[in-house]
Amino acid sequence: MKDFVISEAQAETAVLVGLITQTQNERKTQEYLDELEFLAHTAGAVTVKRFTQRVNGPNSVTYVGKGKLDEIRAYIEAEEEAEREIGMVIFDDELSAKQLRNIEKELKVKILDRTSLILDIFAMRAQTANAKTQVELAQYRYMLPRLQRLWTHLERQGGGSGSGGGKGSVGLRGPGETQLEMDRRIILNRMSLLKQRLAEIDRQKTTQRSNRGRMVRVALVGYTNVGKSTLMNLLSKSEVFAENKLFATLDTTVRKVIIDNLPFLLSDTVGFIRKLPTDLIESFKSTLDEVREADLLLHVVDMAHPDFEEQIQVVEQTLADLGCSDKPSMIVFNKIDAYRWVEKEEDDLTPPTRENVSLSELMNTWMARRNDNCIFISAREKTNIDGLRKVLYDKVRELHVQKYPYNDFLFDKYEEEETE
Ligand SMILES: Nc1nc2c(ncn2[C@@H]2O[C@H](COP(=O)(O)OP(=O)(O)OP(=O)(O)O)[C@@H](O)[C@H]2O)c(=O)[nH]1
Ligand SMILES: [Mg+2]
Repeated sequence: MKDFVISEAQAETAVLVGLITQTQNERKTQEYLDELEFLAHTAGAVTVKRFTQRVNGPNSVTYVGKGKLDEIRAYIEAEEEAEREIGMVIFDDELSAKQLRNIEKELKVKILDRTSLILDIFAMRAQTANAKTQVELAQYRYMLPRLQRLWTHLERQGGGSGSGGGKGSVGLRGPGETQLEMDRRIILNRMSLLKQRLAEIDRQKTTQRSNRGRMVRVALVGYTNVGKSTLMNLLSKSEVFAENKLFATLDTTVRKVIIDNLPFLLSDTVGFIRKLPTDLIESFKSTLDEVREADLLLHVVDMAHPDFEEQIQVVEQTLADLGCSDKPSMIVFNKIDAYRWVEKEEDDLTPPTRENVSLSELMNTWMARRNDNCIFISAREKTNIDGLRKVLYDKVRELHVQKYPYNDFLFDKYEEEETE
């Protein structure tokens, strides 16, 4: 069963496929494919080619149209002739069982979609028992409705082993169905075991959390790769893993942070991404409980990313899905050191585009939009970190007084210690 999950040697080559539709123009599609390429890179694959097609919506049988699929196949064959093997084709949207099966039949290479690619990265990143269990459950959730594909795969391998009963498919149908049922049962059993395990971990975590004492809890949330862990390290003097790849963080880390003499708990959480199936989010329930139970959310944004505004929307939508819309929160615009803009010539009368907005103009716009409830920093260059500490102090103090009115929370002297 395990080899159904894709994780092969490094430096495989990948071809990306995306659609241009009425709701997703060409620029958007290219941005999504940029992100998909970054995901592929994170998983260890090199992108060699992109295909896009202008359509009304995905084709229910093959995602792209027949002509485009032929074009992709021709490309793969030509590359193979030239001894450049194509390792996989990755589709930007989640494929149905039927689409997967048909595309695989046509292209005869490994087919992934955005979801299975993300799952693959998650599997690679998972460190703790909790994360591993969550990922495995998510993988089975993805696999279960696509089991038939596994069957097709077996059928092809078996190549008419169905005891000479004319056309292979007829003779194979019996054992095939049995196999399918068996696989399904094994998977369902495994899933219920994993769910039990998660429930157990959940109970332990809840106890752990209730033992954490009376401290305000702050959670860093945001799109993947925006600098949450870097900021965590800066504020808590811890050494959480941070790198320029997607989903560097999968496990939640909680640290005690003290600003002046005010202690609180800060947690670093898994990043969000667009087109993340809700099923997958569901598997991360216990990880995301940290977000659900936080008193304050620090929404970290990568201001230097061309799509940061859409990323904000994705994060806000995900928070809403988690039932966290009403929580006190603040936007922390990070990476201001990397923000780039093009100054317009004075005689250039074309309307200014987003690329022409200076950092200070952008800051003013967002300050106005958020009623000053945002701050601009660079975690890498350590710009305005003291400003952030001060704002955090005020907010946490206010929340603390509300939550624990009789708790004398100010410590004269504080011994630093870590909590897990
Ligand atoms: N230029 C610049 N880069 C930064 C800044 N803060 C973080 N980075 C870089 O951004 C990349 C991602 O940082 P992380 O802290 O791992 O981001 P994250 O949000 O924790 O990412 P995930 O855990 O993958 O969701 C790293 O290469 C950081 O060095 C900043 O202020 N400016
Ligand atoms: Mg991180």
